[in-house]
Amino acid sequence: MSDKPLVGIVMGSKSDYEVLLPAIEILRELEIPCEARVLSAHRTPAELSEYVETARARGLRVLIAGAGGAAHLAGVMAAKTLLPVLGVPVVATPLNGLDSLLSIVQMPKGVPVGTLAIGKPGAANAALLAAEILALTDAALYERLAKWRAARAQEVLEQMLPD
Ligand code: RP5
Repeated sequence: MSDKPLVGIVMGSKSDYEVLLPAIEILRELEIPCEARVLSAHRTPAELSEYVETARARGLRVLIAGAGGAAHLAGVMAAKTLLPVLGVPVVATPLNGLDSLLSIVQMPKGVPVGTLAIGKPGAANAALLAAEILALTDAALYERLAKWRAARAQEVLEQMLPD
């Protein structure tokens, strides 16, 4: 298996890292090569453009964007590529992530961003959705994903309640 990254995770600040970590962990668990970068739509717009515009040619197939506040990162990335962009709203302001959620989910018609839940569950699901997209053309990954899902079901079935 090539270790060339298939999924690119971009976060607007290092302060987003903890929230995006579940995405990185799940991609690693599913043996999907990924890379993670800090790039900001408003603080490093040129570098962000360069990253997204070269993403497909470098072998990336899905992009995950995590940002807080007025989270335009995902939308700006989606504007620059036809790769699927999955947005993860991060809690970074007194609005508790609702600002980020609405910024990411309310893309005007024509430039889609697949928006996940606020915070770590959204980051985890972004990785799983990326895996599902990649599994469309990767039978071995499909099997790993199916096992991962079955293991989660087994965890629930083994949960015991106090007497
Ligand atoms: C956004 O602003 C980042 O994605 C982060 O969630 C938030 C705060 O960034 P820092 O001030 O911590 O760098 O651009």
